[in-house]
Amino acid sequence: MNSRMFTRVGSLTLKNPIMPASGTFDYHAQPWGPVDVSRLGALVPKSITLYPQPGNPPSRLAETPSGLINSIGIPSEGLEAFLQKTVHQYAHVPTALVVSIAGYSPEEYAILTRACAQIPQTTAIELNLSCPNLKTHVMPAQDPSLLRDSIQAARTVTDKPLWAKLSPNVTSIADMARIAQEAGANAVVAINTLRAMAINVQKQQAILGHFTGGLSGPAILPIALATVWDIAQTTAIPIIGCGGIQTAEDVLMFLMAGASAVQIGTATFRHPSTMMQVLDELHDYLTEHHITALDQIIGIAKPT
Ligand code: RRO
Repeated sequence: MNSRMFTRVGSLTLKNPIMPASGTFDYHAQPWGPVDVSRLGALVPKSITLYPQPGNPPSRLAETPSGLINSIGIPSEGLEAFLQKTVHQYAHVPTALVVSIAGYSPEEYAILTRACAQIPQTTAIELNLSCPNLKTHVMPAQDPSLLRDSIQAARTVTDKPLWAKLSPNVTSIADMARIAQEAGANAVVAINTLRAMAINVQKQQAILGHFTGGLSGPAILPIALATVWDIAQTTAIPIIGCGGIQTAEDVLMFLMAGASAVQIGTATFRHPSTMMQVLDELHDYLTEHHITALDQIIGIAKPT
């Protein structure tokens, strides 16, 4: 355990700032593959919904030159099956467990939050308010009153930390972060994917079965970074940065813009060991620069 890697997200202390983005990394109780979960700052599984749903029709992925468009649509076994079966695999999860939930109404956020907060291993709950791939007209993260109502509904049923995952597809994400904070969120996750589309011109068809999806990967890093910066300039809410991170240098940019932790997603699909490599590189950077605590660099970026 290395204390210079500790980070605080509100009242929560994580052993380091590196965790997977929801939906990009699955956990197996048996050690498997190139990721040692005990080294992660937290684990964030795929969002679950209240009722079972199949997800979106294929194709669900479209590659672009510098990013990936997904339209998965949250295939979910539903809350009941999650509590009956799946949750047991997290019984001995060796790091902080952040359960991600997605509701279709404030009431659903309340039901999901109440149930998931009662799971003893749950350290925090990520409210996914910004999935771009559902058949709803508007996502909570795009509608100030729905955002407020959804977070308040969750807030009334638990004292555990609530992280609100925001969308970049808004006029002012800083305004949305302020609303999230006022509604009782303990942190915001910035950002979910950007609405996007790809077309196969030979087939003269949209590639994705759902037509549009969400863009992630290196293409969105500068956009995500600017959202973190905007939020950090205007609110005091802790920020978990997310968007296109591939290296420790990318992580450092997010920390310096004001994030307390980060999530890594698309890069894991290309190189499954990315999170491990980033941890090693981040540690080396901190040592080389005689940084003994992340607080010394969080939010440090100033105009030159
Ligand atoms: O499942 C998805 O299609 C999905 C989700 Br829940 C999300 O939050 N963000 C995204 O890009 N895809």
